[in-house]
Amino acid sequence: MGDNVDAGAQDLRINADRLAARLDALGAVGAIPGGGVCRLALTAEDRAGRDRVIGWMRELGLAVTIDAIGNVVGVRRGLESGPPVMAGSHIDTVRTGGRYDGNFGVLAGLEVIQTLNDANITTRRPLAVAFFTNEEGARFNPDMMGSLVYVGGLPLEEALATVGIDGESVGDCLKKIGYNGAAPCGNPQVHAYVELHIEQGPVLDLEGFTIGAVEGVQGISWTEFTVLGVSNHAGTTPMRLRHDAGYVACAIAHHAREIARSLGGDQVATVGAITLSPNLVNVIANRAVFTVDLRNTDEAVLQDVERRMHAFAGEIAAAEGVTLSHRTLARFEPVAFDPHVVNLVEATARRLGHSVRRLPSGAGHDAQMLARVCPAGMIFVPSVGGISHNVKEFTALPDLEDGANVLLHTLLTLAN
Ligand code: HGY
Ligand code: MN
Ligand code: MN
Repeated sequence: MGDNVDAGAQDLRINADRLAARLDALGAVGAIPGGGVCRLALTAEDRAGRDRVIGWMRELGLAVTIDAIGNVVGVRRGLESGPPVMAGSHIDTVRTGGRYDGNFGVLAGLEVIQTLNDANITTRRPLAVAFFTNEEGARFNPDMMGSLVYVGGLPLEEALATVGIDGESVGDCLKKIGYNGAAPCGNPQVHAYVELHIEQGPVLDLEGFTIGAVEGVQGISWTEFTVLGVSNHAGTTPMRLRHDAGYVACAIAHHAREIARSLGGDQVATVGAITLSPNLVNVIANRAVFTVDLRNTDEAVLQDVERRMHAFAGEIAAAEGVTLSHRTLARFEPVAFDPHVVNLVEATARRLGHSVRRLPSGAGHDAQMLARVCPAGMIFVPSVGGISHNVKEFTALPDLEDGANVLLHTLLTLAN
């Protein structure tokens, strides 16, 4: 099984062309115009992507397990047995996804494995590469669903019963694509977890850094509001007699944005999904369903913003004479990554000669769930223009290569 890692591994480097070839091959699955990808969780496209990645895992000699929520883990034996050092991310995408979000971290993990295979090097601890089900949360809430079940943060049955935006349940869709695996979930044995991911924001690109040593993930609050009013004629109904669900939805959306604008700092607010009924130009909407995504690195501020939003929503609904209800789609407090892992990422980047800075993650990631059960951290590479969740998402190959080499050597240190 090869020599221990100390033998000249310091000069090991991944094969960037091989990594780029896998990114292209996986990016072709569910490809959409403009160079992006649509592989919503548990769709036929997601299954095709899963099948392709598992094929590569098996070609590389990994022992592959699929658990009851569809998480996939490939393990490479070490000189010793015991919990593996894991690299991972996700391969499901949003509907207008780029080809790097999630996919890059999984394929870089496979490239690390192939680099070690080629060098005939075996680490002391086992290594693992994983992808988790439904990280995006765009079809089924919450996001990071698979990794949350994996670490025991969400009961499996509750996750399986979740109904998506198109009316199908997670359990049914898992069965339909054949990924309702046999392996149990909820009590994983992982020595440490490192996730390589594109930043998806503008910081590294604007400031000219190659590597981000991610300190943690900000808090996430997803709420779905339902407003019920009275549909009526747009022309004949005096303003004072209206119970306009569309107006109330837009007023709450505007208020959430105003709170974020006035607070500044890390506070962000997004209304990404809104449906009006009957959705006709000359009918006052009697129903509005919309989502509000609030995030902040500071939990106390995030809670205060939630309070202010709900207070305003209640007032405007009462004034307009409509009924308002809401449900929480996702709620995660900020997570700080293990300082030793953050330090190791930073030191490894420096040792390899790359510019590096520390920063929080604006996006949610599986690493924030793995952090509940083992030391976890993340490595960022720049997103050109800070664009993501958009087909124009792009990271130059040299940056992808540098990130994958930092992943390689971070994993080697943790595994030995
Ligand atoms: O929403 C997020 O932050 C992640 O892309 N699921
Ligand atoms: Mn992602
Ligand atoms: Mn994403």
